[in-house]
Amino acid sequence: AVKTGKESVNGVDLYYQQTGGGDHAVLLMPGALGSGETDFEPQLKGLDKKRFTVVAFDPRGYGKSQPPLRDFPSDFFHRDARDGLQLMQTLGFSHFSLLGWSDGGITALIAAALSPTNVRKLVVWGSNAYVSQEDLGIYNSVRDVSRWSERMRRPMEEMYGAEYFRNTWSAWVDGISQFTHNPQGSICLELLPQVSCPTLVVHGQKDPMVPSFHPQVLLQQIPNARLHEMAEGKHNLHLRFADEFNRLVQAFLL
Ligand code: TYC
Repeated sequence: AVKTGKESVNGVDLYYQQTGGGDHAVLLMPGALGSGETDFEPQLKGLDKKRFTVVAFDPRGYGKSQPPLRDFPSDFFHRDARDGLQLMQTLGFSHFSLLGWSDGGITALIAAALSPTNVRKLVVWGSNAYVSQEDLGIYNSVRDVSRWSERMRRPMEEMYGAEYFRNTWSAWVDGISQFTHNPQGSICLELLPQVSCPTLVVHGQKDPMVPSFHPQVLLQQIPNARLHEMAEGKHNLHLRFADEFNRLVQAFLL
C-alpha cells in the first residue's frame, strides 16, 4: 500500500508518497516537472518493502505540490535540495539514501554535498553537473512541447493541463540555460568533491538528452563513485528496464 500526504516544509506544502516498512529509508527525487506519480511508479511498486521505506516527493510547483506556481530562480536546484532534506527530517528520517533522476539527480548531488551526515548512499542517472553548449542546443530543441512524442507529452498534460505544462517547460529551459553564465557552465561542479557517500552513477548509452561526458565527469569528480552503463538504456531507463534497474539499485544500497 502507498500512503500519501502533505507536509509543510520551508514555507510550502510538499506532497509525498510513502511505501514499505524497511529500516533503510530512501527518497526518490523526480526530474524536471516530474512527480512521484509520473516518474517513479515502478520503483514505488517494485523496491523491496521489507528492506526499504520508500518516499517519493513532488518538488514545489511540480505535481501535487501546487501551489506555489513553479519558478526557476538561479538557486532552484539548491532550493529543491533543501526541501527534500527537510521533508525527510519532518517525516522522521535522519539517515537515508537518495535516488535522483535527471534534474532530481542534480538535486540529490547537491543534497548529498550539503548534508553528508544525513545521506547514506546516492544513486543518480540521466544527470549532469554543468551545462555545455551542446546541452543548450538539446534544451532548445525540446523547448516546443508540441513536437514531443505523444507518449512523453500526455502524462505531463494530464498532470498539469496543456497550458501550465507548456509555459512551465519553457520556463525550465530558460532556468537551466542560466547556468551557462557560470564558469564552466557549472550547476554544482564545485560541490562534487564534497559528495562523500558511496555513489552509483547510472547511464543509458542510448540517452539522447544527456551526452556521455556528463556521467564521466561525475565519476571523476565524486570521490567514492562508480559508473554502471546500460547498453540499451535511454533517458527513462528506470521505467523501460524497471526490473533490471531496481535490482541494480537494491544490490548497491545493501
Ligand atoms: N533534465 C530533464 C529532466 O529532469 C531531462 C532533460 C535533459 C530535458 C536534457 C532536456 O535537453 C534535455 N527530466
